[in-house]
Amino acid sequence: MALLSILCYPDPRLHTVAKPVTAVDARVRLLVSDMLQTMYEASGIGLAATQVDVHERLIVVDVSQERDQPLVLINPELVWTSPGKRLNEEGCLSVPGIYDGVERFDAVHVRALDAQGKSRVIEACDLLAVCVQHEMDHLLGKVFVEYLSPLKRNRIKTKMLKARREDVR
Ligand code: K1U
Ligand code: ZN
Repeated sequence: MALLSILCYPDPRLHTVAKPVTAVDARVRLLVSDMLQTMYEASGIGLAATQVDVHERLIVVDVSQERDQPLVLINPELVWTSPGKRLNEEGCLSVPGIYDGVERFDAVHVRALDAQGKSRVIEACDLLAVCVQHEMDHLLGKVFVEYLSPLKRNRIKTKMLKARREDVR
């Protein structure tokens, strides 16, 4: 297993649209275990392959308190969305230190392959639903700050670029 490095906003690679995974093989299973290790080490509740510069439709999620219920969603597709939406506070490992409200469906059903290549439908609500929608956006090249006003987004961009400059000094 290996720790992967996470792309930081406004890295343009975060806007790449991911392609479907063509086979759930040993390469994909190694990527899954590296992504899980990376997510746990960063204290995240989710991670999309896009964030580790792999542009394939794969996400990992664990919203459990005990950090022992990993979910692997390969080629995830929304098959049902609730009628209602709710504003939730979100964060992102690619935009460290920034939290803001984003409207998401209250609940979603997602069809995906698991790490064994088996097709499953996951019924998600609450934090799991929010996290899955956030991660699926990453696969479309969308970062949560794109839901915020242009003013807020530009302030975040400037802050991130300044932090990066200070980091390399
Ligand atoms: O995609 C990511 O970068 C992971 C992200 C997932 C996420 C968190 C909160 C709402 C939606 C999606 C994170 O894990 S951010 C860090 C975090 O652990 C966290 C932040 C806010 C609430 C709960 C957890
Ligand atoms: Zn994110």
